[in-house]
Amino acid sequence: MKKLGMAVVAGCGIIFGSQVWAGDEHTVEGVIKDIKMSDKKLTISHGPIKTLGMDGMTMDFAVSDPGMLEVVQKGHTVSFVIEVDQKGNFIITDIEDKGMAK
Ligand SMILES: [Cu+2]
Repeated sequence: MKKLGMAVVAGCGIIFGSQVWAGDEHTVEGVIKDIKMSDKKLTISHGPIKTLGMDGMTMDFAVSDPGMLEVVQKGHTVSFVIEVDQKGNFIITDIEDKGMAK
């Protein structure tokens, strides 16, 4: 019975590793390409996000607090946290400006 239990735990690990769940948080680095004040969105060029199964790309992200749009600058590297909402949308819940991109 103990062996069977281990197999079930391992199986769950594989399932969790390959799917995106609401409420999940993902920390990502990228470069700010545009700040869209009226849309409350940031255009960010990001590297691959393994936990989301996403390749590197440039895309728009909504922010949970419009104040985040004022603490970042175009051309700067940022470290940010993406949360997946109930509808599967990505929203930035935290962001840190790390200065001019190298
Ligand atoms: Cu993307």
